[in-house]
Amino acid sequence: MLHAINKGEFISVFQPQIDFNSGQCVGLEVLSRWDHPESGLLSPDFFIEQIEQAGLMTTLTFAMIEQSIQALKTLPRAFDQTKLSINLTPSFLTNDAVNIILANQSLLALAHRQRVTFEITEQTKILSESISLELLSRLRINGFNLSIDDFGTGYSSLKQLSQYPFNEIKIDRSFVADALIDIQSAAIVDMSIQLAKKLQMSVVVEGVETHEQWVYMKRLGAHTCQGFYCAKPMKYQQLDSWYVLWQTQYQAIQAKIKQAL
Ligand code: G
Ligand code: MN
Repeated sequence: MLHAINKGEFISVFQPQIDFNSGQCVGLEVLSRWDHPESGLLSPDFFIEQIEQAGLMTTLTFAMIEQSIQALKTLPRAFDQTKLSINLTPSFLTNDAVNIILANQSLLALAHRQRVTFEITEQTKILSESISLELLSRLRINGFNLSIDDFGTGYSSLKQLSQYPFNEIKIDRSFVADALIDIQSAAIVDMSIQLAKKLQMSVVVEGVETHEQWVYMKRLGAHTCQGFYCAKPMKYQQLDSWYVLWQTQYQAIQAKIKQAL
């Protein structure tokens, strides 16, 4: 595994996050892929456990961070304000890792311009351990945005939502997928959006795949859309041409919504 990391076989791909109201690309989630010599591009589902077991999560995460900062420098002007969203697993979030992040000048420069969000999954119990509150606070004080990934599927309680320094939630795609067909999921999405907004957090909805889901999530008041309907994860070299196509698609979406009124 280490050999594969050192050979540069792990690459970052980027999935755009779109502001529902302006159509602007406000964020890029960094997702890792293993460009395997025989099997081709592999998703984290196929290798994250191996990485964890080999004790290489920190090495891989820092390699991804470095790659994405470099990629950001080469992006065209349309992405000048775009944030990077970087996934951190709870096992990564140690005192040492936070110290290394805070010593990384290019990362810190981006965070002071509020251009880095760390997404932390709530699927494990990490949020109930007081040590991580301290680590999260250090990141937040230094300007990093903090997001609860896969919101609704894990352990976060209302108390943690208000006490922890998160400023974004990402509603899990399982609820988004079901919201139009099942009133329980719709209620959960609606309630999560309202709650987050009352707590002055921004709301990303994951996994929007259809026009109907776009319209529905926008109407419920979500701020940001991430899903195949707008864009699949892609190499940074493809972002420029995606953006040209997306602008046309966004105009068409607006026109379709107007027509339906
Ligand atoms: O939970 P997290 O934010 O890490 O999820 C990102 C993952 O979700 C990526 O692997 C990405 O490929 C996948 N993904 C993103 N948008 C969609 C979508 O619209 N539908 C589905 N099924 N998966 C998606
Ligand atoms: Mn994520």
